[in-house]
Amino acid sequence: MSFLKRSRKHRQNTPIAAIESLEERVLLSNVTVSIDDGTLNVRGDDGDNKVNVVMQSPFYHDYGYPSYVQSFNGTTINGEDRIGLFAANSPCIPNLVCFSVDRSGPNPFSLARDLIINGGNGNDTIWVFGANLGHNLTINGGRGDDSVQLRSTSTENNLRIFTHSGNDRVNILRGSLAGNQFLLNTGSGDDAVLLKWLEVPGRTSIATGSGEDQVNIFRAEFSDRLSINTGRGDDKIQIKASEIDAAFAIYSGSGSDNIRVLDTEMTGTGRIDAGRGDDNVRFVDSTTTDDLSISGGGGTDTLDFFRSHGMFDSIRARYFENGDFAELL
Ligand SMILES: [Ca+2]
Ligand SMILES: [Ca+2]
Ligand SMILES: [Ca+2]
Repeated sequence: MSFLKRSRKHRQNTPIAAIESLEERVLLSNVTVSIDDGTLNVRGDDGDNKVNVVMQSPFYHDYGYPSYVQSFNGTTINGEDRIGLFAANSPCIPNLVCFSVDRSGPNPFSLARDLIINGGNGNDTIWVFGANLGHNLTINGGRGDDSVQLRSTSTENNLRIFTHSGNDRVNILRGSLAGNQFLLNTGSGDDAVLLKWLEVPGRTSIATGSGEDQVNIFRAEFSDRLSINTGRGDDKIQIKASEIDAAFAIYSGSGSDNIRVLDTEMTGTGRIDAGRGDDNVRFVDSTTTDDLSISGGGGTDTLDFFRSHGMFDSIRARYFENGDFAELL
């Protein structure tokens, strides 16, 4: 039985004053799922929506596993707890309302068209698990403190995530983006981004706007241009055990920022600008084979290298007062 139905039943025996306080307390939210021209649309209302899109995944070779859109913690999906996604190779869950989706994309697991998820206003939790999309995946968190998590999810074309104002968290885990561009903009607020085990053949643009932001990249591979801009505020950027095989630019804007590049290979021309504020830039066990220009900007800045001294030949550094590079000058 859905949360909505339980609540209605409860309401029949409850005095009016108690109903009002009950509705305030368990403010129900609903997510509307529809298929429009083959695109799977998932739209949250202005409440705090919690939604999980699960699709059978080629990663697990679990051919018979059903695909569905599920709610949790008080959110309903088209008034139900769960909506099935039916396709020839993906059975409908018994006793469930099921939508037929076209999964005739590049492989038997693909959703042929787009998946678009809009959280709307409110503090939304949006999870996508195992989706393999023949086209684009677009997630709009809307206003509020949103949490977006992708796991084992890939697109043939673009991945776009926008979380707007609010303190947002975006985790992309074990995602293989066999597609084109990756655009992430977390808007204003103190945002946290974690990218782990991610491949992007197309361009990548990560922008976290004003606020004290954290960008953590671990075991990622960027084959085309990479741009990271964390805007104003005291930001932390860490790139670890990754490969950057094209031109890249990292801007951390004003504020006292911390930029760490650990165990990472860079083969394209690079530019790092830490902007105003007392910034700290540090390379550990990292290499670059092309020109890298680093600016500390205004403030008292530190540039350090640990087991990365082979990088000196390719580096042009300006506006650093402290650290290994300052000693070299
Ligand atoms: Ca939201
Ligand atoms: Ca934000
Ligand atoms: Ca910022």
